[in-house]
Amino acid sequence: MSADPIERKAPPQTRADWTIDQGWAGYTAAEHQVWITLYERQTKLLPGRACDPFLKGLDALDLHRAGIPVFARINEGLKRLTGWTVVAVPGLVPDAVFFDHLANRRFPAGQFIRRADQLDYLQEPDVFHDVFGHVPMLTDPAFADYMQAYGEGGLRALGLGQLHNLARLYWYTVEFGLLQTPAGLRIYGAGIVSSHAESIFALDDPSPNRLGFDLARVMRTPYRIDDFQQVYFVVPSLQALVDATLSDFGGLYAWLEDARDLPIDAVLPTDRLITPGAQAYARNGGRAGA
Ligand code: HBI
Ligand code: FE
Repeated sequence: MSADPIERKAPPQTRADWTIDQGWAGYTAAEHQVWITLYERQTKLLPGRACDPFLKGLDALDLHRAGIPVFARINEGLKRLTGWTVVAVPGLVPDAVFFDHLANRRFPAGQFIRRADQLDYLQEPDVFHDVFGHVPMLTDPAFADYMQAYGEGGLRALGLGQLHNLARLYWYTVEFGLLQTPAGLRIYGAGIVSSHAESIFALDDPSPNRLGFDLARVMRTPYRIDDFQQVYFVVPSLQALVDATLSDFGGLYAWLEDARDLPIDAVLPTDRLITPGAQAYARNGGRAGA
């Protein structure tokens, strides 16, 4: 995520918890069409790539093809399934606000949608990244528990000045995580599943390393905010994410104080190496070099 937006002034009509009304009636036909274009493109691509809990969640919430969904309608189903609701926010919110929402099973989703000329990339999470990318996974009980535990851990990490470590855990799981399944690797990370190009790159490209998930290893690994990841971490199950949050992070944070960051493309002898990466994409300058 870009620098903590806390210094940003809350836009008008934003409440103390940074939520706003979705104002669904205010979306233009062009904005609905952007959603439809993105939705159709991803739903053609994702079977066989996205994990079953994601695909089941997409169906369960009936994120209809007819345009930007009504959050209140999503919440009728979502709340019944796992107690989560989606709340509208103007964009990135301060870390403490973000974590407090997650700790209370509220997912803050950008109310705006990208322009038609930004289909493939935008820095700030819009309604397609948040609602199509993140919300379907919140219908899975284990992942729903993990996201709440992450929020609670985030509030603690803020108090300990350890946000940078925890942000890496979010990045390499919630945003860019892969799941091991009997049918092969599948996507659960929102940053991948909402991106056409990265939904292909993350599974098929020989460039990135794909390593077995390990909490301390992830917390020592920097990430890319401007391009495809150079490493993806693979969990054996979504329950493994919940189990990882049960350990005492305090001791881990202390250990991390002395442990140096690892190079983003490192492979350690202790890593569970699923696919070694040639890093050709990154070495050729990545998106800029494409
Ligand atoms: N705000 N709306 C929104 N969405 C995010 O994903 C988000 C945020 N604020 C902070 C943040 N993410 C990250 O800094 C934390 O995940 C660490
Ligand atoms: Fe996100």
